[in-house]
Amino acid sequence: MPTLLFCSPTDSPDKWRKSLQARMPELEVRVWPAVGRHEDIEYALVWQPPPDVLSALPNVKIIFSLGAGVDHLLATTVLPKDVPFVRMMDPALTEGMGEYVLYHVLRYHRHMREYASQQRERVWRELSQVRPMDRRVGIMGLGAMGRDAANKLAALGFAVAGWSRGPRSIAHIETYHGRDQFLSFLQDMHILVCLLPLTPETDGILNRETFSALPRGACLINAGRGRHLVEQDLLDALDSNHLAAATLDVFHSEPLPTEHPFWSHPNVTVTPHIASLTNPATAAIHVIDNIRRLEQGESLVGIVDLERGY
Ligand code: NDP
Ligand code: OXD
Repeated sequence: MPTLLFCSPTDSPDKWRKSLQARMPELEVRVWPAVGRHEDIEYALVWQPPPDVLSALPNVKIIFSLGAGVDHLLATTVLPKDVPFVRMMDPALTEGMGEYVLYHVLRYHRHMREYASQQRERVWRELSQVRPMDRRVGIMGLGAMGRDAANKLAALGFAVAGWSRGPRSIAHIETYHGRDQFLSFLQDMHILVCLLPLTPETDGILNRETFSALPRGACLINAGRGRHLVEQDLLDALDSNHLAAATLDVFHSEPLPTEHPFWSHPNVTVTPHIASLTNPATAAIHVIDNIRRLEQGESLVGIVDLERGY
């Protein structure tokens, strides 16, 4: 009987067991720390596992990340090089991120933040209405999440540019790649959205230099990882009115500590790492599909390149 070990401090093992077994009834699902005989485990499905969980599984054939991001594992664990490490790829996860980005871009674009503040003061005042074609939105990261968000924004008529590691060509999106083109990408950007994976190259990329390259009044949306952002640099950019506002979904320390200045900053919107949540009902399809692919000797979908870090 194929056996999978589930290990996550935040996800529901019961929901996952139900969704996995709905697609593969013969799959036995064990929940860490009740591993049983370690030799039995062929698959591991994990989010932020303790560092020694995976190295204790001698027969594991695929390690699955419960999230699209894999920094939670790469930062703490040495993964066996010969075992494929597969990240979460689920159209529903991508869809959720697209909604989050659209919502916050539209909110900034149509001045909804300012209107909410005017309502609190009972102020009746029109603000200028800019056409989407005159609003430049820049997406950092053109992977599953970034490409989808970029396409959705372009479909609404926004002037969208994207930045990736290697060259990408996407209809209706102006594309830039690599460090050499980063500053040109940032120039004239009204709304900057970070959907990068966290790697040594992208750690701290949302910093003073990046903010200075943006025009005065630009807004930031970070749904990548907390460590992309140098927090004090953002506070300085907001407090000097160089940046107008920021929406942050991810943080260095999660949950965001109650005393953190972001909670009460008038120009910061905080959401609790919910830009897009992995839903077992749809995400289980990706896991079971990959198990079947392995059984049938086919190539897996979503393998992480350990050298690249995403
Ligand atoms: P992908 O791996 O599909 O895409 C990553 C993109 O980032 C690629 O376009 C890649 O470039 C680009 N990139 C990587 N490194 C660099 C670099 N050094 N310079 C420029 N571009 C770079 O990832 P996803 O789109 O699926 O997910 C992205 C991230 O979103 C996840 O890693 C996770 O951190 C975050 N996330 C957050 C969620 C939330 O709820 N807040 C939910 C889901 C994901 P190239 O195309 O050239 O490879
Ligand atoms: C993910 C996340 O990486 O939820 O999927 O952050």
